[in-house]
Amino acid sequence: MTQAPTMKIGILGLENAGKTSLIRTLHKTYHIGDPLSPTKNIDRSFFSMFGEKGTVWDFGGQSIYRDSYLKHPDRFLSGIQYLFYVIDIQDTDRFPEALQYFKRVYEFSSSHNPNIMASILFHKTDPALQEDETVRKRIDTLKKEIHRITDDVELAFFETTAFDPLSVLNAISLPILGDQPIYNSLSVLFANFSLNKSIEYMSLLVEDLLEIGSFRLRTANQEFLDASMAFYKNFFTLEIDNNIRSYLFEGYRFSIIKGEVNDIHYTLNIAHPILSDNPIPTEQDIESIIPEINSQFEQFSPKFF
Ligand SMILES: Nc1nc2c(ncn2[C@@H]2O[C@H](COP(=O)(O)OP(=O)(O)O)[C@@H](O)[C@H]2O)c(=O)[nH]1
Ligand SMILES: [Mg+2]
Repeated sequence: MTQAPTMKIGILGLENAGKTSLIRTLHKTYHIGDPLSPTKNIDRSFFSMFGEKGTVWDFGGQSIYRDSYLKHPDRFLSGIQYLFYVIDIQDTDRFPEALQYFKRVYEFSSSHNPNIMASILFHKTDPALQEDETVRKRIDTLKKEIHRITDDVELAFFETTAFDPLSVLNAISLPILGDQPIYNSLSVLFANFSLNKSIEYMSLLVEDLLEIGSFRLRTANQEFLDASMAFYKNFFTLEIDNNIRSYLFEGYRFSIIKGEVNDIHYTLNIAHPILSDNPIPTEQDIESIIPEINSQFEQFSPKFF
């Protein structure tokens, strides 16, 4: 019997880079300050999407494990379609080691799968560091060194932080789903819909896991970060029996709509500040977008394989 294809996502990097926190953020089970012990060997988590199965491999980063992955790459690293390499941008002393490990991992996995989609996450780019000049320079230098390692192959770079869970959601989702034609088309729809309304954030989650279209106002401020953090933490406990529900978090109203089309479950999230000069969308406004979303799923029917 042949095995059904499984989408393999590999999260790699040195220990303490934040890999497990990233994955837990994605699963909405991570709270800042949670004590995490170093991952022993590999932790796998499973999901399904568009009728396909996927596995997230969290590769423990301690040197004993790194050595064993590199010694037996066929066993561990083969078949990775989406590689996320996590670098702690606060741990400058370990940049050389982080780059060296990336080089080994990338060389094996890209020669094994030339179509691999590799992304670099500059993690722990916490809000206070985002505009810091020394941090900007640090990231630029890392990018140059990474380009040298990959021979200028196209890579995606993201700055992520557990203090902004939406940055994590976006960084993991874009490489995996960003190539689906529906991603761009939904994002354009959301940007237009948000225009002239006080909407600062719209995102469509599939299977409560990845984003398949999103719009976020560039000038999101601390209030928005606080609100989105509170929203994210509560995501799984929010009860939605009707198809639409609204919740107040730290000065923002999040509206959540659940939908289903062609066996794909989705959740639309919309955030807007409660105090605003612009008109706030009514429930009817929000519901008017649902048929458009459904018709885009009909038109583009996203698939992994
Ligand atoms: N400042 C900061 N700390 C983080 C962030 N993400 C994770 N951490 C902390 O970094 C440490 C290592 O995280 P962990 O996920 O266990 O790293 P792993 O070894 O790569 O799996 C933990 O103490 C986390 O709380 C972040 O975005 N910013
Ligand atoms: Mg870990």
